[in-house]
Amino acid sequence: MKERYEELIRIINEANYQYYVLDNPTFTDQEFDKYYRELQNLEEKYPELNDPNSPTKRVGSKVIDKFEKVNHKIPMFSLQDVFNEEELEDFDNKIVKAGIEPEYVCELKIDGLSVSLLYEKGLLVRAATRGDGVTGEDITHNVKTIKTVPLKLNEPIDIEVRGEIYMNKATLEKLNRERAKNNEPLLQNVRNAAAGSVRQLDSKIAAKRNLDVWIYHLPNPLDYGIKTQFEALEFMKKLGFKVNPNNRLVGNIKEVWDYINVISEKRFDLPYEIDGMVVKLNNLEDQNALGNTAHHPKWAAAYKFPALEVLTKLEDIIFTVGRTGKITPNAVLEPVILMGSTIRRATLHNEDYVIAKDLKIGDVVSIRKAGDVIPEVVEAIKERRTGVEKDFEMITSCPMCNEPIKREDKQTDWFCLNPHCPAKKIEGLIHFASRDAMNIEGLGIQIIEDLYNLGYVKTIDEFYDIKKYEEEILQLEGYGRKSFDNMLEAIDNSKSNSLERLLFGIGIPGIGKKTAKILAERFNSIDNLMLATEEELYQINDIGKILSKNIVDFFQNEINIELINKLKDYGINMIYLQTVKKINENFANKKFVITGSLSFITREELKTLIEDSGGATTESVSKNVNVLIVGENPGSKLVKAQNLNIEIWNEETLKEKI
Ligand code: 3B8
Repeated sequence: MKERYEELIRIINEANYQYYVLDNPTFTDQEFDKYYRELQNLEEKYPELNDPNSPTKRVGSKVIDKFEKVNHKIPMFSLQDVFNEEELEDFDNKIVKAGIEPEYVCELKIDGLSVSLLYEKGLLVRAATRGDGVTGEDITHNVKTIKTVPLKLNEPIDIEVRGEIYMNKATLEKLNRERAKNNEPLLQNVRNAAAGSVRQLDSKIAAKRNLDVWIYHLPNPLDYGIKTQFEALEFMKKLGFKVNPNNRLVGNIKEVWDYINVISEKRFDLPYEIDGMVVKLNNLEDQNALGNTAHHPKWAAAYKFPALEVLTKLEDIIFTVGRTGKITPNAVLEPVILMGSTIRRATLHNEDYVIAKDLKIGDVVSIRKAGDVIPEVVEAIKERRTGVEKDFEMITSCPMCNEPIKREDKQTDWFCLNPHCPAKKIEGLIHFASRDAMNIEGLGIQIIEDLYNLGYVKTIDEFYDIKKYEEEILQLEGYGRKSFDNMLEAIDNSKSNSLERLLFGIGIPGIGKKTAKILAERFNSIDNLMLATEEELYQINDIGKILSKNIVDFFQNEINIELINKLKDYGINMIYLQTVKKINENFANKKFVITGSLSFITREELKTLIEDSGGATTESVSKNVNVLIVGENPGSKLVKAQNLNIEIWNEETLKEKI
C-alpha cells in the first residue's frame, strides 16, 4: 500500500511536471483523474500516509493568521533600469572599462513579484517575498499551491533559488469577469493580481488564482560548481524548476539590442505580461568582480520597453448618449499619433472615472493604447497645470433631448430615461442593423439617421415595412433604385437570422453578443425565453442577478411584447438555428489562426465563416493548430507557424478553400 502510494505520487508529479512545466501533456484528463482519485482515496483511508510532496497538498488547506518575517541570507536586490539603447550601451561600457569581455544572458522581464524558494534535502521548506530586500514575508502556504513550484527536487540537495511569481493575462481577465459579476472591484494589472494572491492568509484563495512561476536566479552558484548564469539556468531546469525557454546567451551588447527588438514584437503574443528584458553578465566571476551598489547588482540591467503612452491636451469633455440612454463622457484630444494611428477621442467611461482621475479641461494628459485596445486617458499631468484649466462638470440634462438625466444610488452611470429620446432610438436602430446583431448590410449609420429624421422608421419593426415609403425614399438625394432594392433584400434576408442575433439586436439592457447566444442555445425560441423566471435565468452560468431581472422586466413590458408580436407578424425567425450551417470539408474539424489583414473579408466575418463551416478559430499558434491564414503584414505568428510546420494559406488559397 505504501509502495503504491509512493508510486502514485511519482506518476502524478511527473505528469504535472510534463504538463505544466514542459507544456507537454502525457495523459488524458481521464487517465490523470483516475490516478488522482486513487491517491485521494488512499490518503483518506490511511491518514498516516502524509507525504509533503503529495500533489493533493496543492489545493490549499492551510490558513495562517499573520505573515511571519523572514530574513534573507543573501539580500534580494532589485535591478537598475535602462530605458533606451544609449543607456544600455552605458551599462556595457562600464563593464568593458572594468576590463571584462562580456557575454550576456537576455531574459524576459516577467511582470510579477520576486520570490525566494528554499529547499532542504530537496524538499521545499520556505517561500518568501522580497520585502525590503533584507526582510521579506513567509508565503510558503500559498506558494505550495502553485503547480509549477516543485515540492521535491530531482536531487536531495540544499538550495535557494529565486524567480518571479506571475499571473497569465487570460487568468486575470477571467478573474476580473467573475469579480465584475459579483460587483467586486477589478484588479488593475497582472502584477497587483499576483501580489494580492500571495498575500492571502487563506491558501485556498491563492490556490484558485492559477498562479505560475519562472525561476531565474541562483544566489549561491559556487556551492554547485556553476560558473555562468546560463549554466545556472540549465542547472535549475534539470532540478525540475520552470525556466523560461526564451532566455538567450548572446556575444555582445549589439546582439542584446537585436534580441530586444525581436521580443518587443513578440511580447503581445505571449500568454503572460513582460515589461522588458533583463540583461545579465554571463560569467559569474566577472559578476563578483563588479559587485553591487547599495541597491543593485552592477552586473545586470533591466531594459524597460518604451511606454505605450503619449502626452496630449485634453481640449474638451463631451457627452454622448447610447442606445440604453447611458450618458458617457468622452475626451476630445488634440490629435496625436500613438502606435501608428491618430487619436482624437477617448472614452472617459463615467462621471466617477473623470472625478477619480481629477481631469480638468485644458490638462495635459497621458494616453495609452495597449495592443489593439481602444485608447484611454491614463492620468492628468498635474505639474503642467497653468491655472487656466477648467473644472469638469457633469451635465444634468440629456445632450440630445434636454430631459433631466438620472443616476441611481450605487450605480456608476447616468441615464436619460426619456423613452422618446432620439439619441436612444437612433442608436438602438443602428445597433439592431449592425453586423453582430441582425447584420443588415445596406443599413448604415447615415441611412438610419435619415430614415429616423424623416419619420419613416421610428422603431425597429418599421424597417420591415419600409417599402411603403419607396417613392419618397427614391426621391431623396443619394438613394438610387439599385441601392434601395439591395436594402430591401438585405432587410428581407435578416428575417431568417438565428434567434441570438435578434436577442442581441433588440436591445435588452446588459445582453451582449455572448449572453444572447447562451440564451438562444438554452431556450431555443423567444416564446420559451419569455416564460423564463429570474431564478431560472440566474442558474445559468454567465448570467447574474441584474441581468436576470433585466430580461424578465424586458419581456413583461407591454411595448416590448407588442414589438415582438409585430416582428413575428413580419415573419422574423424567433428560433435558434444550429450554428453549423453547411459543413465545408476544408474547414471542418480543423483549428485555424488568422494573422495579418485580409482584403476581401473582415476577420470577424472569416471567423464566423470558419465556425459555420464546422471549424474552430483560436488566437495563438501552437502545435494543435492545423492552419494559419495569412493576410497582409503578418505578425510573428507566421514565423512560429513555419517553425511548427503548420499548413499556411494565403488569400488565394483561402478563396479556393471557401
Ligand atoms: C539579481 C538578479 C535581482 C534580479 C535578478 O524577470 C537581482 O534577476 C531580478 F538582484 O529582480 N522580473 C529576471 C527578473 C528579475 C530579476 C532577475 N531576473 N528575469 C524578471
